[in-house]
Amino acid sequence: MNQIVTLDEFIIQRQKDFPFATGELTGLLRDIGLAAKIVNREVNKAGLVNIFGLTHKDNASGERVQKLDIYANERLIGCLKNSGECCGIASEENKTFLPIPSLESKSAKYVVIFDPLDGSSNIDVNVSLGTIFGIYRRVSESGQVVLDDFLQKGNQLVAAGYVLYGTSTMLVYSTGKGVNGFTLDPSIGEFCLSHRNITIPKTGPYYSINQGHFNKFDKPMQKYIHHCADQGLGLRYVGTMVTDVHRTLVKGGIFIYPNTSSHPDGKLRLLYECNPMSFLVEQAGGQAISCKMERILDMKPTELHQRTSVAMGSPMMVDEMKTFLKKAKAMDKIRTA
Ligand code: AHM
Ligand code: MG
Repeated sequence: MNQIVTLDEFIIQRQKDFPFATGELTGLLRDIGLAAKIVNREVNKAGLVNIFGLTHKDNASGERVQKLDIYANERLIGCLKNSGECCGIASEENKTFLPIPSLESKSAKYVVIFDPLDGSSNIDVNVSLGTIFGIYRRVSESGQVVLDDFLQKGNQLVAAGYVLYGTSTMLVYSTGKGVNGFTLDPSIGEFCLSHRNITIPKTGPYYSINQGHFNKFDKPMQKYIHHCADQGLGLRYVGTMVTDVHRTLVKGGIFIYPNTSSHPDGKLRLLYECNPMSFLVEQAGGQAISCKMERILDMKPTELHQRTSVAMGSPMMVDEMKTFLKKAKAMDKIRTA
């Protein structure tokens, strides 16, 4: 039998990669792993208990919030508050950031940003959901955290990851030295290393986009979508970013959420969704850009709930999309001149 490596064992082993590590990041990652197990338990039994349904409250971006979102948000906040390693939290479900007063004399140096339950429109229909997180070192010296601690570029991420509540539950994370995936073994209640050093294929068989919004895309994007179909690529779209990006990481392909006429800046959030997922995709050898062709991780956030268009995935496919869109935009300019 192969030696089982649990998430906790792996995180502790990997601490050696950072010679001056104090164990705080290790503790924080373990706490997120624990929160993931608690959320997973609830996600799994959601059909059995009366937890489904809308709360009839809106989240900070004005969208309908569902009960399980709130549960996941509260559990994550609870675990991070107790950890003692985290001095501030920003969640997609909260309008502003939450400072965490330091425990006893300890002064924590990390802030955590997360989307507690990604794909919430899929809750009621038993389709996979996710949790996305990113960890930054605070930039303010001491005392209570400030907005600038959260408005950092993605290229400053110390670690990022996601939990995928799918046919099995997986936690995938990176501390900037490759990407590793762990599958929850429910019989022992542990995440076990199942996907060592995930590397995205250079190209892949799928494009992933909500094609129902086709009429709201700009012309060059519409042409690119036709081009994907002409190439014989398969269309795969779950509507949970974590799931769509996870498939893209493992099988190769391209995931796109472009700007649309109803969401001119894109729909997905830079801090809570795009930065952590872009960090992982790049760590796995892929690329992540906006539809304005900027590298996502180099974008300077100006507000917590900022949105962006995004395209990420296999490096050759993102490169090809860039070339295609540049040409299509140039042709459009000539035609309208
Ligand atoms: P959420 O965090 O409120 O669930 O919204 C984000 C989700 C992503 O997971 C997914 O890629 C996208 O929204 C789906 O949007 P659409 O229904 O417009 O395709
Ligand atoms: Mg989300």
